[in-house]
Amino acid sequence: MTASKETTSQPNILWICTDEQRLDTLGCYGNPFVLTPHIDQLALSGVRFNHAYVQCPVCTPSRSSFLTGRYTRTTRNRQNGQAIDASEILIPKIFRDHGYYTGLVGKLHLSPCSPDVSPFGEPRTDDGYVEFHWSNSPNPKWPNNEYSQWLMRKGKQFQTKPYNGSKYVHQGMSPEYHQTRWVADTAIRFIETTAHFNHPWFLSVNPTDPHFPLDPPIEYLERYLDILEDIPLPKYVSGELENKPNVQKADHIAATNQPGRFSYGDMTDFDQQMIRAAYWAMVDQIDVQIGRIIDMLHQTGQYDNTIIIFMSDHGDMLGDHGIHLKGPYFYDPLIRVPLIISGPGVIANKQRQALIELVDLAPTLLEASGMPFYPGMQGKSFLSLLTEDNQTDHHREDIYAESYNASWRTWDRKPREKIEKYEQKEDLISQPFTTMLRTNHHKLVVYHGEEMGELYDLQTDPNETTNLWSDQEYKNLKMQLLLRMCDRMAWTSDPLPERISPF
Ligand SMILES: [Ca+2]
Repeated sequence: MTASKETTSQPNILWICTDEQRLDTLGCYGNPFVLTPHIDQLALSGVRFNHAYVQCPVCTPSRSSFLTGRYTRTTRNRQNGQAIDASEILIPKIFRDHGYYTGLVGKLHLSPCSPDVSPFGEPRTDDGYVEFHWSNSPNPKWPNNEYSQWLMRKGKQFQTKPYNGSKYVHQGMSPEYHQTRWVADTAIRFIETTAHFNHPWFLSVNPTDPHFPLDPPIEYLERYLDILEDIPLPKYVSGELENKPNVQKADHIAATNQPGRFSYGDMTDFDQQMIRAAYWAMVDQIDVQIGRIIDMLHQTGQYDNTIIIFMSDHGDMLGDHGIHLKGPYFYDPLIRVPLIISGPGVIANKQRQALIELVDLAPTLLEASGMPFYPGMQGKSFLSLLTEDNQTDHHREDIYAESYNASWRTWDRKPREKIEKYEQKEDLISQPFTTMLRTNHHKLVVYHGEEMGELYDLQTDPNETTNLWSDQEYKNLKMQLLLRMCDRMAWTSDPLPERISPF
């Protein structure tokens, strides 16, 4: 196929954002088990960031933040289940308003998606997406779930069944009918079509995988069954939670306030290894489908003029620290995500150690596409790290993140007192407001209003096992980090509305 894009000088943007994918799930980031050749190839063709961090380890706050270039508190989308305010300007809207043809495939999740309050899918603001191929998850309850519609046209119904021998892993739809396949097919159609028009384009490709529930096709899971015993167990040191905030002890007993759910002490090594196997199998499948999408860029002659971003909206605990799901906490497996960028003018095969906040991505894309800076954005562009080989590998002094009552546990319709395990441990059920500051050397997490917090020395304790919060020797350091955090809290106040005169 030949394209007719001679008149286009602005780059296309292909922004792939998976859901809940940890950094250590890709070959290029050192995972020796997974099969991710296409994403690894993106890293060889572009810049791979080893220290990119989310602003909140939960879908809606994180996505609202990186799609606006604003911190979660500024967007006011601090929790899942909140609707993004219509005044928030999303980056696809800026692109559309500057002549880009825009599209979304898969998940957005900036507003409530639960079918009981959003029976016709996620309510939209003027988000800027011209094409909107929405499928928050495979849940068939929304009539406008395009994945469900696609299945229906093929005479199929979404179904999974527990995988033999594991309570935590399901056998998902076959590769031909999986949501990841639908995401890729839809993205491929978009790319194929847009090749015939002269507008530059911006496409968000947001598969739901590898988010829980773990339901890869059996074909992708099977590869791991023979090597199951080689899969490493979670990084958990028995007793490490004794000196950590109570909410983590509660999640160790039962994740997200739901008795029996991922009760760590009841799980076997087999369970833990099956969970990782299924999670990686979902990533392997994503990689195959990304390969198909990139093929279409090549086939249509658009590859050389397309900036490709691969990232995720947050990670997952996967049993590290004796906890499953995502807290939300600020352990690195939750907040440090893969970020790979390739495209015209981007250096090939480069690794960066610079601290990057995902809030920095939106202004970077604006600058890369020659568009004016939007004054509501709080991130700062790191374009020079992408385009200038000799640029000093530094961007920020520290990473700032927030989780203000963002936990699933605070959305518990059941009366708390009915949950027997927590009856005697009332203090375990906190609704944490937590703020994090991470430097290259230390991480501080404040649990506002509580005596216990977290402090880690990441150089001597990269796995964040030993909490130094109450250690007298670290008192001065803790005070210094607290002051830096206060600075960041002040500096992350909303820059809008703009001040346009002295009085
Ligand atoms: Ca998510």
